[in-house]
Amino acid sequence: MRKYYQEEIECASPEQIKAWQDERLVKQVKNVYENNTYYRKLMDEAGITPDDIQSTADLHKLPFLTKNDLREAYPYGLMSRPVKDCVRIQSTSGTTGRRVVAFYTQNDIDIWEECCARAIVAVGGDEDDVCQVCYGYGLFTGGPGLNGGSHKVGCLTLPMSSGNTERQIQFMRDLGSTILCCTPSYAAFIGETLHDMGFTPDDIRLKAGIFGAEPWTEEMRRDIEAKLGIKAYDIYGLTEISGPGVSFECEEQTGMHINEDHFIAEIINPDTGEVLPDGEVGELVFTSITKEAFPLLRYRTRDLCVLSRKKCSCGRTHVKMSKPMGRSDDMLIIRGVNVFPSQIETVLLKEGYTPNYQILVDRINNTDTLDINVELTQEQFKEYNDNVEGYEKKLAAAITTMLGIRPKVHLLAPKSVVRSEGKAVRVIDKRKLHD
Ligand code: DLL
Repeated sequence: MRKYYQEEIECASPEQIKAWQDERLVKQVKNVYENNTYYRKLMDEAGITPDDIQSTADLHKLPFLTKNDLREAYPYGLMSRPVKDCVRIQSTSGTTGRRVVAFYTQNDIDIWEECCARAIVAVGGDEDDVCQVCYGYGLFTGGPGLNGGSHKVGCLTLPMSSGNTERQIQFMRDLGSTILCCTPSYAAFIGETLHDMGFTPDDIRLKAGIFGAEPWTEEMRRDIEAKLGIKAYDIYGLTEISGPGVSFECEEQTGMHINEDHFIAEIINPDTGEVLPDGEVGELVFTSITKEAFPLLRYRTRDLCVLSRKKCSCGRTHVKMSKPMGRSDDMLIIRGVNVFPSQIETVLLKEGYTPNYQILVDRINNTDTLDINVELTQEQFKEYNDNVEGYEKKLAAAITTMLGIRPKVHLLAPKSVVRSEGKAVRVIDKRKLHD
């Protein structure tokens, strides 16, 4: 079995990785300064010229870019190549404000697909595999990215896109799919549908899943692994930086290797912008050093995580990022307490509930309210029937211990929480409607 897609790069020495980054950063900063009026203006305002950037040690001198800059520069303002050199756009699923549009040259697409190919090989994929891609296709990067990676590895690729879940399972069985790519919430739904159709994991040939595009917990990983009889791996990325494959998990399943030959990662304090040492939680910032059409320097992702340079047993040497614990702008502040939806998910799954839940936040009489709808399985529904209130109280108490504030828990009948085929909508914050 193939262990790496590009061993000489993925297992390069730290000195070699640093040398690549130094050289590529210097070149990229010059390129952006010369070809991108928007970022040149930011550098001029900060009093920085390309000569000030001699290596990665100077990275902190460069100004940050935020999603707001992308909106301001929409659509063409942050390109560093003319449109005639570009062959593709992709875009975010953003529902508010202007969409983010990212541009790619053919070389950008090749590199992006190579990054996804590294992720597929890292979960044990090779040309004997049948790779079923159920991320959305189209403007969303999930489908096209993993599809391209799967081709590069030489897997038989099933470009399913999301939805029509019974048909997904039929193809999975008929063609003997061995690798599944989709969001973790959709993977859980596929597992549930498999069960509802009367099948067990023994009736399918899946061995691994590559799941990302939304936060998910370790408890959710175990739930999906059991439902589908597979190993579930995380993959991370964002449209602005290319799409899936900015980082990916290996057999250790303890964080995602960032493709450092293409992206320099920093962790900063989100309030002050100060760069934090490895091991501290903060906001992830990326600089794309090989992108041609749409290279972003010091792009603030809003994703909160930790970097680790601990030696990995898989042999890869690129830095690892922890699972993002959520986006700093997804963090809920309820009655003054910081709440991440992932904390609630952890408690639910530990207490034996399904990952079918929704968090409702509102403000009534100037007080924040937190309601959590949790769906029961058929078995729980029968068993809990004469004491639902007691179970609601018990679960509310467990969540209170985790969060420090008391929610109102509602245990609901099976199939009453809407399922997700892409990124799950876990939180409905009605306070925003009042503002
Ligand atoms: O979600 C790219 C992607 C597709 C990644 C398929 C993995 C698999 P966007 O739609 O631009 O791109 O959303 C990017 O999604 O900033 C994170 O907040 C979140 N995100 C992506 N991957 C993960 C993950 C794609 N593994 C935003 N864990 C990012 C947690 C993730 N959050």
